[in-house]
Amino acid sequence: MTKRIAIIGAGPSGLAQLRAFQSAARNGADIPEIVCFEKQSNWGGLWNYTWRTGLDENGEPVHCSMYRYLWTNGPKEGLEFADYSFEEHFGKQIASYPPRAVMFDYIEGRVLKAGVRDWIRFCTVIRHVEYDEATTRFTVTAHDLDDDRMYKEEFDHVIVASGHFSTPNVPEYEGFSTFNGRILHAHDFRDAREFEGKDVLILGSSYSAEDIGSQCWKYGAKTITSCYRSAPMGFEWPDNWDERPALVRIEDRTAVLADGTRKEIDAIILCTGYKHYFPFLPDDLRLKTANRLATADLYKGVVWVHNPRLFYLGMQDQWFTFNMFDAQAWYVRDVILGRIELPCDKQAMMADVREREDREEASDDVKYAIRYQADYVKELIAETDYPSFDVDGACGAFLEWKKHKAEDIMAFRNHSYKSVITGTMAPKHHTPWKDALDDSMEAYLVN
Ligand code: FAD
Ligand code: NA7
Repeated sequence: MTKRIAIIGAGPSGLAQLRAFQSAARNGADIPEIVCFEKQSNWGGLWNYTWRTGLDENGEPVHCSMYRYLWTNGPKEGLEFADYSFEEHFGKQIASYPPRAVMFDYIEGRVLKAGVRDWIRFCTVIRHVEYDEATTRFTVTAHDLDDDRMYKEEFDHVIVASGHFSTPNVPEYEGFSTFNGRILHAHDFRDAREFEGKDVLILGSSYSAEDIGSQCWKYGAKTITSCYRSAPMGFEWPDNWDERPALVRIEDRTAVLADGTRKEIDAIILCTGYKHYFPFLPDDLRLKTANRLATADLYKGVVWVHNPRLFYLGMQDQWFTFNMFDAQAWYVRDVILGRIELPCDKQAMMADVREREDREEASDDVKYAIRYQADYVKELIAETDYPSFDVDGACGAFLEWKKHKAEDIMAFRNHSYKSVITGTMAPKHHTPWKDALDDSMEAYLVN
């Protein structure tokens, strides 16, 4: 009987897996039957934008955490597919921080070319996965939302690629329930223009805090006050942006901060991160991990040590994204195809996990973390036929990006970098980021 593989999710990770198998088949390999289940009506994962928040048209939690004017938060030269360059897709080199719509077009271009859309069952949510020791197969319960029909199918392997930036971590602070402004989590943030002329309080000091605050600033918020629990972002902020220690409580419309600052505010945006959440997995198959580079219980960052027939993609905190998902997907494919042999005992796999954790914990320096993930990408690529590329060069783009952010947080997106795939330099974008209010694909690509 032909092996059957279930992939859960058709975001960048799930699509990388489809492309990995398609590429093996094109090179003459006999590949298993692949079924990818996607709860949304289209592919692209978080990059498949919707105006909706809360529940979607089917009553499912909205997956999208992206917002209307999002531009990539790191240079595209750090994430470019090694087998499908931006130049191949757009017919020319483009600037380094593309808006969301441009990125969606690029992600889609590769899988349209690969012709894998038929492997995906859209509008289909995975409700449950169960493993049977006797048959060594998984029973997957799917819900076809179009026909409102539940069914079960058996698979030899399951690959979880359902993302981990969709289920918000929502803390509560004293005074929230009586605050009569708006309180929302970053997951529900969509259009920065809503906060034009408003005094906005941002909680958190990571990517969402930085970028959502910057969006609000760009589209005319009156003031931004951002507050951190552990450490400040520490950039030189514009005059109307104040970065302060943690929120203590809200009194009517006043935020009271740990340093005694009191600030009248209109809205609170909780940029407080996300939870790894897999309601469709039983205890023995479910990943429980913090958002970190060395995920718990995953050999080589992808193989579930407690049952190596199950895989997870993209569960790490991410410096590298698309190219890392590719490296993982090619690796998982080759384990499934029998080209890579896994250690036969769990202890050896756990030792690999521990080694990765120890190495991550050896330093909290950002450059160290970027290089750590670069080394991981290199390690996986070396074991498969994924086109090798200059990972250190991509790392270099990230280090430059860090420097440009430190120089001017509202202008780092005006810089450009060299592609490590084609070797060409990206053009400088025609309009500084802060003035580019129209970020449609048409506007962006006029270079
Ligand atoms: P996702 O993109 O989350 O895709 C998971 C897919 O699984 C979704 O399509 C979802 O519908 C599906 N799914 C989930 N549960 C089920 C189920 N039970 N049944 C069926 N289908 C299911 N990365 C960058 O490289 N650059 C950026 O600028 C950038 N900006 C970001 C901004 C924000 C606000 C966020 C939240 C993330 C950003 N990222 C960025 C990181 C992002 O995680 C990756 O780019 C990428 O989307 C991860 O891909 P994924 O396939 O692992 O997960
Ligand atoms: P992150 O990177 O996980 O950061 C979460 C932030 O939220 C971080 O600064 C946390 O502070 C802070 N946090 C978490 N809980 C609280 C509470 N209870 N109170 C105050 N602050 C809190 O999530 P992001 O959304 O920024 O980024 C996720 C992805 O989205 C990222 O990959 C980007 O590409 C876009 P801490 O430092 O832990 O004290």
